[in-house]
Amino acid sequence: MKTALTIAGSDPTGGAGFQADLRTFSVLGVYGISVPSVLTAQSTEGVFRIQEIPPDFFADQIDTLLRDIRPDALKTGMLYSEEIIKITADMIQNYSLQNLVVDPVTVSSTGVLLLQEGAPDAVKKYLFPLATVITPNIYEASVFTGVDIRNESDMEKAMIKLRDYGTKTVVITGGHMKEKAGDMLFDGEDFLYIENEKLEGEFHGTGCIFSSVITACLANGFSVKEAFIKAKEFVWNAMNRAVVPGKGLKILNS
Ligand code: PXL
Repeated sequence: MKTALTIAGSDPTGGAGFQADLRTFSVLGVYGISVPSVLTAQSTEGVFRIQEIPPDFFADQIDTLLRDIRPDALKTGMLYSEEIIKITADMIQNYSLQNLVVDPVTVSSTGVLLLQEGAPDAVKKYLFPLATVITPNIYEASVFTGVDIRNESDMEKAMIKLRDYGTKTVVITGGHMKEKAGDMLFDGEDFLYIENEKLEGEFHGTGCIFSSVITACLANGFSVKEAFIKAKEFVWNAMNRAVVPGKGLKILNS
C-alpha cells in the first residue's frame, strides 16, 4: 500500500484540514500519515480560534515521522505562519520528498483568515518551487498573482504567472467564480479545462479534499492530469451526497 502525508491544520469537524485529508486517502486506498501545523476551534458554523503549534515541536513531529516513514506523495494545507512554512519547506528538501501538492489555503469558507500577514509571500517563495502541483482557488490565485479573475482568459493569465513562481503544474479551482464550477490545469504546455454543473449550498472542505485526491493519485502512480480529472469527479460526487452534521455548512461525503 502506498503512503501519503498531509501537513495541515486540524479541523475538529472533520470537514476540512488533516482529518478530511486522511479520510480521503483512506477511501482511495492510500495509507495516510499526518502532521498538524495549527489547531483550530471551529464548528460547521465557522472558525472561532486558531492556535499555532510551537514551531520547534512542529519540526520535531515531521522529523520524527520522516526518519521512520517515507511518503510516496504529500500535501500541505493550512500552514498559517511564515515560520511553519519555512520549516515545512526545509524538511521537504532535507528528505528529498517527491510528489508535493501545495494547497495554498488563505481563508475559510466562512471568510476567516487562515494565514498570517506576510505568509502568502513565504508560500510563494519557499513552497511553490518545490511543488509538483499547486491548487489555489480563484480567490487565492488572485491573491498570489494580482490578476482579477473574471473569466477563463483571466484564469489562463494567472496560471502562467503562478507557474513562473516555479511549480511544475498549476490547477485553479473555479467553484467560486459563477454558475458553473470550472477547474483548469496548466502544465506549461496545455490548458485543460473541466466544467461541472454547480451544486446548490455552502460547502466546507472542497479545496482540502480536492488536493488530497490529487495527492493520493500521485502516491498511486497516476499522472498529474489523471489525478486532476479524478479529483474533479471525486469532489463533485462527494458534494452531491454531502451531509449536514451540525447547524452550518455542508460537509463532503466520500
Ligand atoms: O478549507 C480550508 C481549511 C483548511 N484547513 C483547515 C480549515 C479550513 C477551513 O476552515 O479549518 C484546518
